[in-house]
Amino acid sequence: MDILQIDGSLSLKRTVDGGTEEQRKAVQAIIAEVRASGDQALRTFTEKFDSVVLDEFLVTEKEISDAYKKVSNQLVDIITEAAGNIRNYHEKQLRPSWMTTEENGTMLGQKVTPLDSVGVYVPGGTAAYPSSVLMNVIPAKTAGVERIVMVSPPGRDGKLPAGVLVAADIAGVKEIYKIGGAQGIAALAYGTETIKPVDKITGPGNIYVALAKREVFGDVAIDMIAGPSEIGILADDTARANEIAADLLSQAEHDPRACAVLVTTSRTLAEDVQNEVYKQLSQLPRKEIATQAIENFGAIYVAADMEEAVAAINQLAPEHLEIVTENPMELLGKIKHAGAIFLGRYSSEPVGDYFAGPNHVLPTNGTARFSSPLSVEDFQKKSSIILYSEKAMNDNGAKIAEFARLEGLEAHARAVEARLKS
Ligand code: HSO
Ligand code: ZN
Repeated sequence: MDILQIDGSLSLKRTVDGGTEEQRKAVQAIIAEVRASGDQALRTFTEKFDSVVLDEFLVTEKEISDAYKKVSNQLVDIITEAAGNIRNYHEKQLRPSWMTTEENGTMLGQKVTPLDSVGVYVPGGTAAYPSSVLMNVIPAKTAGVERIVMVSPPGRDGKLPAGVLVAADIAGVKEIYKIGGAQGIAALAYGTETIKPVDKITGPGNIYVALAKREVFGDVAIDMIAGPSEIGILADDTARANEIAADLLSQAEHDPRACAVLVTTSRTLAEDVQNEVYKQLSQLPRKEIATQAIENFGAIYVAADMEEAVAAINQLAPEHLEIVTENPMELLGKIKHAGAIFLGRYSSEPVGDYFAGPNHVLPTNGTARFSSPLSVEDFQKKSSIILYSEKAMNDNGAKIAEFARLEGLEAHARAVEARLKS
């Protein structure tokens, strides 16, 4: 992790994983097979990729109650409390339908309707995060989505991780299938004998899942294609090096391609953080992953002043931004691009990953320039409402007809004129 002086702009390294031609072809073949042979294809692919033969994909109530036995009461309470915080935060995002009435009787508005059904993908292995289950399911519930389906690849024992099942139950998911990979996405998008199709698919996954989501997009909606986690920290000489280093490593441990960047006005802090990062790195259970991230995608930038530092952060547009300066609130107004902004020493990034309430599904790879955290709105859609009164038609019909004739659309003009008093 080098210390670099900013001169003008940052030389950023981040990965966009578009997959190879071979991977795309493999994913297309899996989707085609699921569309053609349904459950039978799911069984074949589950045996091939997850090394387990399943008769039933649906998770039973017994499996849920067994999962509770494997998770301590204390953890169940913590997950429940986190779920409550996430629910409270997302309830504040709810916007009602609205309607305006004008003097001539015209009524215009917007009707907000939840999606009928949503599928949440939960990755397997060490990336099977119960916190991500909460972050995807709770906004959908809050939006009013009636049918929420979860899919996730089974382990070799044919089971899903206990923490994932408990989080799903706490969030209120009733329909969980043990299917992963591109075949899981295909089943959600097109349905099989056992799984009814959904309208939108959300949730992270490996490259095959990401490619499958791209592939089915258009037939169903998708949330976003999330890249590896990122943290940007903006700090001055009041920050403590051990805390800054710990926060950088919190995201570095996610993925060998995770991105951890400090931008600071203090060269002393830069040097101390660099030392701390390596000291702490050697003590981490996931040090192999975190080391790759730090070596390949980690950087410490020293800025001449706060203005240059803020410009660098806006250029970075990080998924997570921590502002650890004397007066973070003062800088908030100057930040344009970041998925989530954490203010002050006590707002360490994992506070947001697990507990505070805002969503941890955030734009990565600089896409915070134009997109937003996952929210209730992602699980709703809007219809426009138009009510024209007789007076409004008489006042405006001729103008509308004339506009239609500009476009050479005579039937449009006549439809309006059919209502006009001659
Ligand atoms: N920081 C990750 C989310 C996560 N962290 C899940 C822990 N568990 C991406 O924002
Ligand atoms: Zn995290």
